[in-house]
Amino acid sequence: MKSNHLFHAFLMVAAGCALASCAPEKPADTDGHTLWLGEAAAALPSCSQTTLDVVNANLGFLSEKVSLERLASFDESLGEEGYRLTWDKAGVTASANTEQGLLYASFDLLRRQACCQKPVVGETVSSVPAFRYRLLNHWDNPNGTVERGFAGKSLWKWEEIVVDDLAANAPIYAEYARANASIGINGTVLNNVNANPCMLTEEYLIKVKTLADIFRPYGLKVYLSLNFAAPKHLAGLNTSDPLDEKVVEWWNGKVAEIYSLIPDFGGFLVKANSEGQSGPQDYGRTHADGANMLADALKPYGGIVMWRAFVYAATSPDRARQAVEEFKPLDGQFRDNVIIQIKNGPIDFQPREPFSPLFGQLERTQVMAEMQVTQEYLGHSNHLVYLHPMWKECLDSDTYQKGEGSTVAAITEGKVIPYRYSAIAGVANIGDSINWCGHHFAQANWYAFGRMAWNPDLSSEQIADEWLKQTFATTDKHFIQPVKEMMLSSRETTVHYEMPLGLHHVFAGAGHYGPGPWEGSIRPDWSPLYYHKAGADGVGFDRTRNGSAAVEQYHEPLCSMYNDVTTCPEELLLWFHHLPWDYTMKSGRTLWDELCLTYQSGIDAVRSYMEVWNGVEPYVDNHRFQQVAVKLERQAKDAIWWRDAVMRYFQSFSGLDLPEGCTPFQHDLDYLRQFRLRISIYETPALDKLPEYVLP
Ligand code: BDP
Repeated sequence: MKSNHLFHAFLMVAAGCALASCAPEKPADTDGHTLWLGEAAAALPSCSQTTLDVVNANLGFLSEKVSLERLASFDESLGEEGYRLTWDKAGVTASANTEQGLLYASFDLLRRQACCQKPVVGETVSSVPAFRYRLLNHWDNPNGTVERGFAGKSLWKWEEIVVDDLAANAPIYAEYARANASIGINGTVLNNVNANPCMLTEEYLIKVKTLADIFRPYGLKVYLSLNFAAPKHLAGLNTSDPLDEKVVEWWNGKVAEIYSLIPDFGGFLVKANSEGQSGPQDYGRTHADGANMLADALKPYGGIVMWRAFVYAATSPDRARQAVEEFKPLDGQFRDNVIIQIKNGPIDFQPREPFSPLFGQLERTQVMAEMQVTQEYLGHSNHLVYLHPMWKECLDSDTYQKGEGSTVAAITEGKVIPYRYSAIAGVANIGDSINWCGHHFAQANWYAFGRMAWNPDLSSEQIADEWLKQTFATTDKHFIQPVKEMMLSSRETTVHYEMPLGLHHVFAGAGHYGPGPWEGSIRPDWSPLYYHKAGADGVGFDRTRNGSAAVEQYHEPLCSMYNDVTTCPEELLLWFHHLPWDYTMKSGRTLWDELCLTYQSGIDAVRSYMEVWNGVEPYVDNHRFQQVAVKLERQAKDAIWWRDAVMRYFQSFSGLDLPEGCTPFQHDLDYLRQFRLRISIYETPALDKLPEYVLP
């Protein structure tokens, strides 16, 4: 069975490596479950295995001869997880300090083989991860729902996990760990940041231990989100005050219990005093008091606390300012095993935000970035959007914290202020869907997040290129080139048809799918009206020195650049400025016309993706071809829907018509306002429940 697989894999690679000039043979149907690992995904050894077993299983899929070398004396330049590959006439030698380093080396070799990268005899390549902690954050609930999850239910079947019997647990958990290892992810937070306290009960902890045991050979550690009020919920204490002795004692005991089960447990992720979650402020304490109490409990075991900066109060005139306002005064007060986890932008995972100014504002506190892999605001798993360019835009942003070059990447890697720990997190897009992510192309975002966490310098193009070659088992440029171009432009396209020129949060509430620019909310800062501020006088949020002054949270030269309407990048214009409808843009057009035409360019681009996809049909198996085609059509319709809703609504203030070059509105405002998607935060809408549109 295994040798059969091997032979097949070899043939596929050999076939893929030959540049096809004539029409390819139609690939056999696949459900996409093997991800980018293709046939090599079959290399799942039995459950009670070691890291070296995993490595050896990988080597079985390589056509070149590989020698493994575990270095006798520790090579500082490679660290705990890095590796070196050296090619000579006899084959390749993989060297590392640890088995985990060899594990990553073996996946590197698999990737090179699938991408047909020809080794050069005499060449040496070293690879070391940029971030020490490279984590997925699952927003999974114990009842199987996944907050903002669009790929079915939770992968964790808590009620089915057989305690301690690794073999009895479905191979899916090993497959999951293996996929993560293949892209360098070394940690996973299993449960939702809106944490159910039950996750810390013995009943769940022994199941968490079972998962940790399955994941261990793949170098994947488990972490948990906690509910700050757990002492009250679970121990019946009358307080969860972090300075209360009994509370401290309870957490110390809980942490000891966890480590007795899981000696390499990673630590806690905490959402406190945010969106109704309990936290230290409930007791008049600070974020530092809360984080340090947990950090002290974890310290003897080497665990860390990732304390989220996603905090905001309903009463603030500008939500974008709040993280800095709350955390800057606490700078220097956190223990050295606390890392402040900051979302890429100051609001909430919008298709485009400026980077969060908090990255550049803490000088004596470790910070890490939280990216969203799941497409909460980017069309869920119905839309094809390759997110790496969005994350890279954030990581490459210069904060000017210590002068030029203080990029978000450099800061979080610990290159600007030397930190003890460096970390990055991605909110997972994984569920129990057969293809894991709901959309075949959403797999690319899981892949890209891991590759970026290992090496933030990799280009979007390189990552897309290698993902495509592995996932579709071809290197044929007639497929790779057009599909890669589609992927690379897809994020900007989404910005254009959802929220161009700095608009943000114009979505319908709850589901965050589809437009709702007219919607109010129980909280002003959950309503689109709060963000776009459209009226007869124009549109946009004034965050200049004359407005909310959020620009002042950015170091110079950014502060002045954003503040001045003539130097503010147009892609962020309405994020920082409120402007009249007839404001003259750099193109010479009015703001109104520019908005309409930018929306239109998004509509046109998705329409062209349908053509691109049709053009590569011969290279893609029928199953995946059809599934992607159906979703692309919906995406093209959604693009018109978004434009119709936002611009129709804005039209009620501007009184202006669509300029030449725009396809006409298909629905009027009444129809659009009446259309309501009644989906919860755990769902994605079915394609046939969305408004009717005719494609131009
Ligand atoms: C928002 C989501 C919400 C999350 C929250 C968070 O809408 O479901 O709980 O962020 O990050 O993006 O805590």
